[in-house]
Amino acid sequence: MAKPLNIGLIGYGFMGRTHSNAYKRVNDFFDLQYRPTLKAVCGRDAEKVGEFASQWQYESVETDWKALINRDDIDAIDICTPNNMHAEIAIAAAKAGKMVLCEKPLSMDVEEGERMVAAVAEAGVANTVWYNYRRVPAVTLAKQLVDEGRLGRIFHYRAQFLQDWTIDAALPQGGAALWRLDAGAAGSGVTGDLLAHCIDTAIWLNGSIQDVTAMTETFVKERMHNLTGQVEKVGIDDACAFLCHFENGSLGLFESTRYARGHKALYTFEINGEHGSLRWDLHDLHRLEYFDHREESIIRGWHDVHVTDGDMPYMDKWWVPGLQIGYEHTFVHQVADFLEDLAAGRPTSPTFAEALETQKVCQAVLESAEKTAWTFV
Ligand code: SOE
Repeated sequence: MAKPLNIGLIGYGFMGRTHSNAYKRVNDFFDLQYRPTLKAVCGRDAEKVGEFASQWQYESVETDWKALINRDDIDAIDICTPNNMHAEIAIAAAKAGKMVLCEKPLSMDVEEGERMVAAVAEAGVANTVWYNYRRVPAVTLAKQLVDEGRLGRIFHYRAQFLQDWTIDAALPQGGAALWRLDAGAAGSGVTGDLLAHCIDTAIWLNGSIQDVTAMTETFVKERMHNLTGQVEKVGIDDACAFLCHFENGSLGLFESTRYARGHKALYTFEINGEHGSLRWDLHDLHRLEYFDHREESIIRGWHDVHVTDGDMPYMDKWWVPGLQIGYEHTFVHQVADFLEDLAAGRPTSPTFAEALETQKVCQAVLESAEKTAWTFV
């Protein structure tokens, strides 16, 4: 009989739904020693948070996050708020002895992130950051192939995250669904929102990044602000591209934008090594492309690996070979790993400390773009 782990969720937007779904599904598919219980959800709007609670079957509602973290019946706080609330909530939750699961990016900047890392270390509480794409089975398989040395020495790492949802200059900034456009709430634009995913995966697959040179652009300079009703300067980066050196000597090339018409969430990466290459694409997330130069020349070519077999990462928990899974399962996998690690007394990657490394790269990227100079991480 699995032991209950009482969850207190703060924030109930898009990420609140992905996480709630994961908590509800995880024990149906994974054999675990803990079972998340949807104990309470917290949001400032009592009516809206009440509707969310009844839709997702949370047992109770809070409108003040401080009341939630002080409740004795909550074991873990899950932070799904805009980024400018992450640090204050995470630090208070750790001090109250709660485990903390925080939506990406870790923080607004490195200074905040360092305080968050110190708080969870001092409290000795379990912590993790939801960089969910690591747990797409095809991406986890890429990690396995790289770690097995199949690509040999790595020369190039290339990643893109392309969207097109902010091209309309009439789109306002700020408020519920549009806080990602408001620098005060988000910290940055595509760098913290989209490139952070690419950087997290890159560090995981290819090791640390040493230095960067970047450029950013804000195509729409002013937008109506939903909270003030005024037209205000836009402080976020709409697009960002950077080059970098990895510690292993390979070269990195990263690009992200919300102005690539036709692309909704095109996250792709490619790694080129001495013996082979790997390529992955979020729009076709259950496939991993693999090229091995050591194959006999007459059959050498790109393999399109359909990552659905039971011996591939996480896939023994789902259906039968050939039947694929999707986006929401990456969050289920993260909860499953968190609960397994908790039972084993292990940290769950990325921990706050690991996610701080991504934060440092994001900060170096933004600084480099500002100074138009190579910047050390
Ligand atoms: C932005 O549109 C966004 O929702 C990000 O915030 C998520 O982290 C990303 O996975 C999809 O795009």
